This record gives sequence, C-alpha cells and structure tokens, in this order.
Amino acid sequence: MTDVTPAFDATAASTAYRSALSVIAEVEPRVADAIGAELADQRASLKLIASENYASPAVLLTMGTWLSDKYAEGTVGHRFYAGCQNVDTVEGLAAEHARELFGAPHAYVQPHSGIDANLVAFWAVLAQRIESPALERAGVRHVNDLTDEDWATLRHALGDQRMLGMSLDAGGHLTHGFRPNISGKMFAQSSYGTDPETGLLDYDAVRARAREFRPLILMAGYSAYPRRVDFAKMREIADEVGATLVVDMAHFAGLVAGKVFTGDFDPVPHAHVVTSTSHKSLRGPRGGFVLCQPEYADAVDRGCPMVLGGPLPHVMAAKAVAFAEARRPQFAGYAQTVVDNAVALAEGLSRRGARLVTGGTENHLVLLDVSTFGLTGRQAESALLDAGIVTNRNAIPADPNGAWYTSGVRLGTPALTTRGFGAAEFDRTAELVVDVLSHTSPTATRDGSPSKAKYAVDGGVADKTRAAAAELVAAHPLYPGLDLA
Ligand code: DSN
Repeated sequence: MTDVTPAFDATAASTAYRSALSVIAEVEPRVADAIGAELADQRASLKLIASENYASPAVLLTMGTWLSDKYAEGTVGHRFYAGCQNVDTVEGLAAEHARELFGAPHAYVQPHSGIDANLVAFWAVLAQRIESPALERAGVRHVNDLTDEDWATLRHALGDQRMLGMSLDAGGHLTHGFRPNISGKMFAQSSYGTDPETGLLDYDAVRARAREFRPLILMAGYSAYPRRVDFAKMREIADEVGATLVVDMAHFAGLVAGKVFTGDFDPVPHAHVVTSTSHKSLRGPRGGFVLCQPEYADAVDRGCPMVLGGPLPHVMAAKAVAFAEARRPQFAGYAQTVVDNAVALAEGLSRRGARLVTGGTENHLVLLDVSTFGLTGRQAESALLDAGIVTNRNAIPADPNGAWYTSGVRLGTPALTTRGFGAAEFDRTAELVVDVLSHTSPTATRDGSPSKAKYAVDGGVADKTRAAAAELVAAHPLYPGLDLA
C-alpha cells in the first residue's frame, strides 16, 4: 500500500513536544493540558470531517516559533518594517513552492484563511477591472491614486457588480456572494445549482444563467459537491460573458497538488485567479493562499493592508514546509488514496442502502441524504457523534430542512487517509455509519410536536459502535511513536 502518512522522527518530535508543553505549563498549565487533551481526542476520534486533516509534526512545529513575533507588511523585498530578511526567506520559499507545486505564474501566501484569500481575489478582480479601462478614461494611473470623488463614483459602480456562484444547497460556499459574508454585500449575487435528477452540475444551465445575469465574477468551487468540476468549460462560459473566472479550490487543493485533478479538472491553467486554504486536503497549516495569472499579480500582492492584517510569518513558514511535503512523490499517492477511499466509502454506504447525492463521488467527500433514515442532518450528526464518529451536517440540494437542521451529512476521507486507512477500513466505517443511522429515530419535543433536533439511538448501538470505531483508529495511530507521557 502507498505510504500515505508523512514520516517523522518520533523520538525527536516527542522530545520537542514534551519540552514545549513543560515550558507552556510553567505559565498556564491549563493551556498545556488542553493541548495534550486535544491530541488524545484527535487520536481517539473517527474523524470524517471533509475539511479537516492532520498536519505533519514538521508543519506544526514550524508554527511554534519566534517568526510569529515579526511584523512584515508588504511583500518580499518591499516591507514597511525593517529587519524582515528571514520573513522574506520563508515567504519567498512558500511562494516558490506554491508556484512549482501548482504550475502557477504567481502565488501570494499571506492570506490567513480561505475567506481572506477570497477577499484578496475579489479585490484584485475589482481593482483590475477598475484600472482598465475606466481609470485610463478618468486619467487615473492606478487604483491607489483615486481621489475621494473617484471613490464615490466607484462605490456607486460597485453597487452593480455581480457574482455568479454555486448555490449553497448544491455545495457552494458562503464566501461566494452569500449574505452572511462580505462578498454578499459587495456583489449582487445569483446562483447556479445542480440537475434535480442527477445532482450533477449542468454546464448548459450555468451558461444560460451567466448569459442572463452577466456576472463580473464567475465563481467555481465548492465545499460539499462530491464531484469534479470541468474548469475548462467554466472558463469558456466566463469568456463568453466577459466574466473573470475565480476558482476556490480550498477543499480539493490536495487533489490538484497530488495530480489527481489534471487537464480540464485542474483549475490553475483555466482560472484567472485561484484561491485556497492550506489545511484541508493539502494537509498544511491553517491558512490561505492565492494563485493568479500575471495581470492580477500586482493587485493580489496588495492584499495586505487592503483587506488583510499583517502577514503571519510563522504560518507562511509552515506553508513552505507543507508545500515542500506536497511536492514529494508520496503526496501524489496520498491524494489518489484519498479519492480511492472516498469511492470505497461511497460504495460501502450505497451497498447498504444509503442514498448519496449524485449517487457517488469523484473527490474526497460523500454527501449522504439522511432523510431516507427518517432523520434530519442535525439528528444524524449528533447520533453519529454519540457513537464516536465525527461528521458535520450539511444541506443537500433543495433541502426541505434548510441550512441549520439540513437533511444531509458530509463525510470526507483526507484525515483518516493520513492515518493510513484504506478501502477496507472505509468499508467498515460505512457499515458503522449505516448501523447507527438505521438504529436512530427522531423523538418528539416536550409538547409532543416532531423535533428536528431530538433523537434516540437504540440501546447499546452507540456503545457498540464507539468500541468498534476505537478499534479502527487504534489500528492506525495518529503520529505513531509520538509520546507525551
Ligand atoms: N469550513 C469549511 C468546511 O468545512 O467546508 C469551509 O469553509
């Protein structure tokens, strides 16, 4: 089997963490205890949250350093603070590794999160559009030279900027123009969904909506769509309507890095701007980054202070380490195993009678429709948690239970694949999930009306499953050999 778990020197890492925790405990022992407890919890849980993973000790240790103490606004070689030579080194390395890993002309590694990366991208698209040719007509050389009067005109113009993205219930993300996020205030938004029969993206419908809506930005990318997206087709649609294609690859960046998504399914050659997080399938530190075509580079590099706080040098250093790991041949094996495992999980669930949105998966996640078990997503998520299985509830297309209770549960394979799970373990996981859900029933509220949150699991099933889940994870230890005792 492919070696999917990053190798590390367990003796050295044990010494490092034991020492670090004892230094922390001298100041606030409760924090040291919580850090230790979190490792125990992570080790014990059957973690199926599609957006989570386990970074290597090298990535984690890189973040706990004095690089954190440096202000470094600006970009490599152009800082607003003195003494940034070491930050220049780590930011330069992270950007270089990102460019090489993804084959991108430009990389910006300062964003602190996916939301931040998207904001940088949106700003860059607006700036680029504003600068040419509107600014030329106004005789303004650069967006930074705008007068107050120019800004007033601009704000008026921005009121009409439009974004077309995937609807939330089809698997899109809040930052793609939805009201709870600033993108929903910056842009008039419209959505494209998926085919009601197949659950798959219908590119003709996207094209028709784009022709009608004429967006400035066509957003592609998802957090709960279990299929590949054809970015060549999305670019064709963007070009046809004069839109900029922004792809948010946060969820599947590891599959792009690991060359599982290539050709039309690799967003980097097709999109104008690509945004991402570094901590999901890519297995890096918690953070974001942006890749772009050269014409967006100048505006993207102005992310801080335009929309970002000062860069986090310790996290940029950890991104450099994670990207270096992802450039190793083993990472491609990991990425392929993530997908193979998702397929095994999907088949295991379907074979046992569960209904999956789109009928299966081509990426790292499976979206399970729990209404066939007579449950809401909230009830299913809680019952699974009682049984030691960590998932998150998620809306499904045209969800009658809305975004809070939902009718779905999202399951992902990146984290457990890092622990060394293969197809057999994911098939067993599918068995446990179906067993718990088929022994769970909704219960009524105190006044006797049906509840979307309350539930009961048949006697003994949660305990039995928790023991089975513990056995599965014990066979694939997290950070094997790392000993904090
Ligand atoms: N929170 C991430 C997820 O779980 O998909 C996306 O932002």
